Amino acid sequence: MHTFYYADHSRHNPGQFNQAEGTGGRYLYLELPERVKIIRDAIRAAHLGPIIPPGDFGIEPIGEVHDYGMLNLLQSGYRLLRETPQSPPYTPDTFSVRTYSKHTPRSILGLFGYYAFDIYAPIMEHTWNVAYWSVQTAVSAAALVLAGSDKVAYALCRPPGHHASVSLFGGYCYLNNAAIAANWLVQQGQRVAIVDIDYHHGNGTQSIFYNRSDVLVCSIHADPFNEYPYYWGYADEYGEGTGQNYNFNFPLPQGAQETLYLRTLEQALTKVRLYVPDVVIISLGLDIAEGDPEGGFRLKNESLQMIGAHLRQLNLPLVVVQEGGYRLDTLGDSAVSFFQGLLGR
Ligand code: SP5
Ligand code: ZN
Repeated sequence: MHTFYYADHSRHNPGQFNQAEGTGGRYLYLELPERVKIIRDAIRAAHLGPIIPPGDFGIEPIGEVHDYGMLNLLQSGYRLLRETPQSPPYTPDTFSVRTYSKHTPRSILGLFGYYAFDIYAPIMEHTWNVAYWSVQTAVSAAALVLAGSDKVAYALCRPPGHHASVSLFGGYCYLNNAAIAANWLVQQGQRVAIVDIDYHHGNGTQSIFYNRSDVLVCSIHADPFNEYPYYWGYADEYGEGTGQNYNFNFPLPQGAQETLYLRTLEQALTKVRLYVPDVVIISLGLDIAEGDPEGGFRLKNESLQMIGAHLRQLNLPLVVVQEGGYRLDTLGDSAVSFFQGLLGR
């Protein structure tokens, strides 16, 4: 397996405000730089293959997926927010409810609340740059698999991406790394399926491909009826128009364990096999591991290894894109367990 890793991701760190005065103790940001450093070190220690920096595929693959107004906000937002009376970490205070108002204002705070759907994606000085390189990490992994250089490539992305849709971002995500890689692969003539196994529903990925049949999207996640992102990820969301029956959600109850999880994973993989993709992108959220502070499933290391082994059975080229996973003391072991299963070790 080849792992792609952009070393300078720590320049984006909203968690630096976790202990700050004036946040009323309400501000807790668990998407920390240590997450992917721990995973990288564990991948290295387990000798799972080379770890290399991403190449630069430019802005085009990003512009093919995301709205220009949103990209502009992410690029210039920090500079403009610094000129307001707001104090960092910069988050919106009012959110556009787009079914209620369709207007796009010019005020920087107005734009922020237009393009963000929650407070969990603050704009920092280096957010744009680090999110850009997170995308390049995913596209680099896709390109390596497309070239046939390896059967499995791992994009150790940070920040994650699966909550970001065409013109909305949130949930620690700014640009949808997995969706951009999938769309890029489609443009190279590939038939792509995405299997999202993050604890949270990949609402951004679902939304981007909701009207499309050229990317199959399957997501297994905590039931949004009582878990973030609340408004998407229900089992009756099958896609629309050309995309109808190319989106499948598998919500699970809190506390779900290995038996139920693997049975559900097989249902998702049945959809994938019927689709007959050339490449499968796995949105890997290690927040499915037991004890994750953002999670609620009870999956042990052996379960993660089994999940990897089931995905291996697809016998297809795999691009693994890192999403969530926040329990720092076990993150390395979780990742290695998953990849030992995926790589048949
Ligand atoms: C990529 C990903 O996993 N995003 C998850 C975003 C979920 N954010 C919800 C934040 C809720 C507040 N977190 C505090 C943890 C208390 N247990
Ligand atoms: Zn998650």
